[in-house]
Amino acid sequence: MKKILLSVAGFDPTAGAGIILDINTFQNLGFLGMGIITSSTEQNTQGAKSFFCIPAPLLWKQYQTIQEDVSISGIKVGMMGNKENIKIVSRILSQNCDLPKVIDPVFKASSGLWLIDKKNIPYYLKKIKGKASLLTPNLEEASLISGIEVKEETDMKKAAQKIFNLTEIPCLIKGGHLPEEASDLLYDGYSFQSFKRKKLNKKVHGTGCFYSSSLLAYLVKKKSLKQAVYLASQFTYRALIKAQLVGKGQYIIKFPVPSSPLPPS
Ligand code: PXL
Repeated sequence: MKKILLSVAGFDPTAGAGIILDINTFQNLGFLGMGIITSSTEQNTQGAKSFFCIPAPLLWKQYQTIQEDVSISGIKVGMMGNKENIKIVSRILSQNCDLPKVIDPVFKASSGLWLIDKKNIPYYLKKIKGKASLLTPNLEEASLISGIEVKEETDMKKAAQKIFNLTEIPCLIKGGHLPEEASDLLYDGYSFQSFKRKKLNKKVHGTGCFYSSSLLAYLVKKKSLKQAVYLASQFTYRALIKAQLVGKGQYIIKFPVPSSPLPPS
C-alpha cells in the first residue's frame, strides 16, 4: 500500500498553491496525499485577495479524525493563518516527533497579501522550535525570520545560521529570486551546501509549496537532507519548465511532472 503524506495548509481555489498543490505533488512522487486545512483564501491566478482561518478546534478535530484512522508517514506544513492555528499545528508537530516534517514558512502571497499577521512571527518561531526536519524560507521570509536583509549569497549564510540558532531546525534558504542565478543554501547546523539551478524568466505560482512538498516526499523515501534537496530542486525546475498560463496572471504547475534522476556520484 502507498504511504500517506499529510499537508497542513491553506486552500487556494486555483489549485496552484496550498493544500491541493501539495497533495498533487505527493501523488506525483508515488504517495497518497491527504490534507487538513488551516484556512481558505480568495484568489485567482492574478493574486490572493483575502483569507479566512478555520476555527482552531476544527483544525484539531480534522487532525484527530484522520490520525485515528490512518497511519501518516510525513507532514508538510504551509500557511498556518493565525495564532490559534499556529498553536494547534505546534501540537500536531509535537505528536509526530519521529516522522519527517517540512515547514514552509508561508508569510505572504506573491501578490503581496500577508497570510500571517507580521507581529505573530516571533510566536510562530517559538512554536515550531526544534519540531521539524527542515524549514524552507525564501529570501523575504529569511529576512523576516532572521532580521538580516537577505539580498545575496553572503547574506544567505549569515541568515541561515541565525535561523538555525533561533529555530533549531535545518534551514534551506531558497534563492529563486537572487538577481543572477537561482541558488539555494542548505545549513544543517554543521555545514553549508549550495544548490544551483538555471534561472527561468517565468513567474510561477506555488513554487514554494511544490518544492517543500517534494522535499518531504524525498525525505520519506529515506534520502539524506542533501540528496533530498538535490532531487527536489531538480524536480521543481522541471515543474517550472512545464508550468502553464491558464488565466490572466501567473503560470501554474501542470501535473504530472517527470521526476528527477539520481544525483551524479
Ligand atoms: O504560495 C504561497 C501560498 C501558500 N498557500 C496558500 C496560498 C499561497 C499563496 O497565495 O494561497 C493557501
